[in-house]
This record gives sequence, structure tokens and C-alpha cells, in this order.
Amino acid sequence: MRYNRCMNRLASVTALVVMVGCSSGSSSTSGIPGPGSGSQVNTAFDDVEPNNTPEQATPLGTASSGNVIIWVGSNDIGGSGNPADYFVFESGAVPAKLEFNMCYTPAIKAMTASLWKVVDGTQQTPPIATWTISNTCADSFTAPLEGSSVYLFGVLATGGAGTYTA
Ligand SMILES: [Ca+2]
Repeated sequence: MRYNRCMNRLASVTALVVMVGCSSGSSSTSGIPGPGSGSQVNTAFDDVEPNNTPEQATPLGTASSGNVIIWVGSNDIGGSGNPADYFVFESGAVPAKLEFNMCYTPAIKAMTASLWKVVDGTQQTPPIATWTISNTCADSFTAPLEGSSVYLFGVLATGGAGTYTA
């Protein structure tokens, strides 16, 4: 009797784990572009519209060894025509860090940024990190980067159109 109850409980726990596994797996996106050539990632995360979905991510090439520090002079974002900017890049050969500060202007109401690993053109979920951007440009966000790996970086904005810098 006791044994049966235990096995029933084990079966339902197993089913839950499988369900959670399936739901997190189904939200990943395949068809992410390759990082492309060059090393624009070292210079600036300049967006090339449309880059509103992971499949439209702007390729930024491969980083030189060392930390990736996101630089954005001024990118447009916000409003129904430009809700997000996605970028794809490959890290340098040595494990390093992603680092950035970011802020935005009105009429943007709120912004988040996320970093995902990409394996064989497929976005891996959940994201490595998701950050809430303030409008003060002093957030000091960081995340670890494995060596020679492909990453998807995306920013989402709500409210109206504005710009962001990093
Ligand atoms: Ca965009």
C-alpha cells in the first residue's frame, strides 16, 4: 500500500518534469543567423533594421579575446514598427564576460535586455540573463561568456519610439 502510493507520487513528479522540460524547450527559436564575418561586436552594436525577431538578428562577427563591452552610440527602438533589436555574435576563444550599461529616452516607457546562447542556429532557453534597463545609464550589467560560442542579445522596448545608448 505504502509502496504503491510512493510509486504514484513518483509517476506524477516525473510527468511534471517532462511537462516543464517540453514547455521550456518549445519556446526556443531556431533559424538564428550565423554571427557572420568581421568583428563589429568589438566596435558597436549598430542595428540593421529589421532586426525585430531573433531570426532577423544583426550579425556582429566574432569578438577578439577578452570581455565584450557593448557600445551603442544611439539606436532607434520603440513603437509598433520597431519593438525590439536582436544581435548575434561569437565570443572570443577564451572564456570572458559581457559587460554593459544601458539607458533610453522617451517616449520609451520600459526596456529589458536578454542574452541567450545559440547552438546550431537554435536559441537556448531560458536566457542566460535578463536585465531591466533604467534610464540612468549606470547599471553595470555582466554575464559570463564561454569561449568560441554564439550568443543572441536582444533588447525590447514598450511605449513609444525613442533611442537607447550603451
Ligand atoms: Ca529593430
